[in-house]
Amino acid sequence: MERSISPDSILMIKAAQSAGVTLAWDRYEAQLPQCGFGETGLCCRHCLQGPCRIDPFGVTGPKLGICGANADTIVARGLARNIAGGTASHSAHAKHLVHTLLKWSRGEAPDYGIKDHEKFDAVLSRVGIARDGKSDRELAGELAHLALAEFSEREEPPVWLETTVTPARMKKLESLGLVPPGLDSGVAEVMHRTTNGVDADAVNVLLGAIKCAVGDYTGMYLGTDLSDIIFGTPAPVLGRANLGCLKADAVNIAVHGHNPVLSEVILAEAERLKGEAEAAGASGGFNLVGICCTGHELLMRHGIPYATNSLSQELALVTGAVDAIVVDYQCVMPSLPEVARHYHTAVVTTMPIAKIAGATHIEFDEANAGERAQQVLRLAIEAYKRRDPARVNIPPVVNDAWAGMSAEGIIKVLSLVDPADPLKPLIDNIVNGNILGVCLFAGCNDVKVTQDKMFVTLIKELVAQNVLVLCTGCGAGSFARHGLLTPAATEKYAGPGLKAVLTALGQAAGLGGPLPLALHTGSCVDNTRAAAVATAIANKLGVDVSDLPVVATAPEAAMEKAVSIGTWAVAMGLPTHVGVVPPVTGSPLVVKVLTQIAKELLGGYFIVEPDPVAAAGKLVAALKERRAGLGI
Ligand code: BF8
Ligand code: SF4
Repeated sequence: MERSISPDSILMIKAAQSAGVTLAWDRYEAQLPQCGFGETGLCCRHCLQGPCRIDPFGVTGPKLGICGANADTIVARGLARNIAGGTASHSAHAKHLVHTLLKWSRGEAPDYGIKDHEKFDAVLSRVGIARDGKSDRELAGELAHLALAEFSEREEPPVWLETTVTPARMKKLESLGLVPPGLDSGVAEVMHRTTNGVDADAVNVLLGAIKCAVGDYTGMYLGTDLSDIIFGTPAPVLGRANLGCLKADAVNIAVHGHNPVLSEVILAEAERLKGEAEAAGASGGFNLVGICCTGHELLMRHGIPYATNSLSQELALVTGAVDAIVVDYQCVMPSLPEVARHYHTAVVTTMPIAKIAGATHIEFDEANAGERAQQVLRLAIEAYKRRDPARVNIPPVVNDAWAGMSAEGIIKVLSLVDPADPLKPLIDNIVNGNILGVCLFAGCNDVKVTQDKMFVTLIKELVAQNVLVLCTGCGAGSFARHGLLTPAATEKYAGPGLKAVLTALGQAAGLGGPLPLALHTGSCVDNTRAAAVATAIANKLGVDVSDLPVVATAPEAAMEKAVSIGTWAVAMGLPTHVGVVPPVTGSPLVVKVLTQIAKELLGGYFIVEPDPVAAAGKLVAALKERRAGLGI
């Protein structure tokens, strides 16, 4: 199988082969054939009596685990634990931001503050905190305490859920018992009910998992709110992408992971210590580039270049030009120190819960953020001095990438056309058919499929049929690295109706051309920004999100976080496509719940389709079905 269609990835994969560097693709091949029991979800290790395996063909092998769990139970429990893993990750990210805000409110986090007062006020009023003459620090403390309460258990529904979904959706979730009492307790409940001897009704397990995923939505919404308050709400910004953004004449630092709590301070300190990098011989000073969702956080708020996605993170080091790679958590390959061993690169871990053997650990917390960031930068300068210029091999691939289309950013652009009623131009164009519907592209790159091929093929199919595209995470990264977040891509690929709308909006925004082909809505945690736009449209029309021609896709999904996001997208009422078959095929019942019964209960459902052209057909059919339901 072709490994990637991304030109810079292709060049660096070749370079890695000549340098004897082992990559994720090599390790994947060494795993083949992957275990059929695991692939179908029919392996259980939830107690020490296992592993238990069910015969997928139901012919001669066991039909039950030792405890008596059947295929449906085992598959449902495995998927539920994936969702709990994803929810725990997003929730921990959000909780980290809550603690940062809380510490700032107490004067214990000097490098942070309230950057976006407008968003601060909007969130306070949404969650019901009155200003009452209180100072920003007092209000921040109050907001942080309200947010912390979301994680354990409340007697009332989570505030960030109830205040952000349509009234109809809230009622539906309540009537189905899908409102988690708290975000952490949702995760804990899944761990409990999926352990040996608890929930053995597959449908009930899946409902528990969906409830947990609703908590995932809630935590992500909260995380995005707090990121915007502390670091600023993104506004449209022109950045660049690909490994060609690394510079031969600068100290290159790749910031990788997810939470802006770390990367924002490194960016600020890099400006301050620029002279030290120059004194070491790097005439370009520091050059920060981003990988994974940290990359999006920096791209959308500061226009910092987006180097590459999760699957190709090792390739950044193969350029021989990265002096330090600094990571926090999530989607960080434990292989980085081994790849770095072939070069001069320093691998720096920063979080107490995310160390990697062979990396340098510089522990970071909000009280000493600036000082620790300086330590990291000086370590990068030392590594730069060891860099071998003869081994620098930066692929000459750079693309422009427009980013920063937060919900607020989208509304601002729309209000240039109709200040009194910003959503009207969008709704009018959906009604008149210029826009067939909206598709949110999310999710990862997955080593099981050719990197970016599904993303690029699927978007071209959809935009040609006038589907408006929003994107986040590695989906946005994929489009950025292929030049699809540009007005030129709109000119080239958009269908006539979509092109007319994007051109009118782009001209109103003063771009002198259309908006980019896909609107970069943020990192993965920011998928709720798209949900916010959909909820605003539904509320304006007095319908639910499940009535709107809006769909989602994770064509190259890999991580547990993508599973939990996909599941809450379904819970919110969206037809949701996945291009990589998840480990559920061992249970026809589980497959039926996810792809059919969910539709009856929630309006949203999963579409599993590995072929991008066929997937486009199914997503377009789902949009048309929704349009017909609305009578448009
Ligand atoms: O949270 S899309 S590989 S980087 S999980 Fe990870 Fe998947 Fe990328 Fe960000 Ni999201
Ligand atoms: Fe086997 Fe049941 Fe234990 Fe799972 S929980 S490993 S099926 S005995």
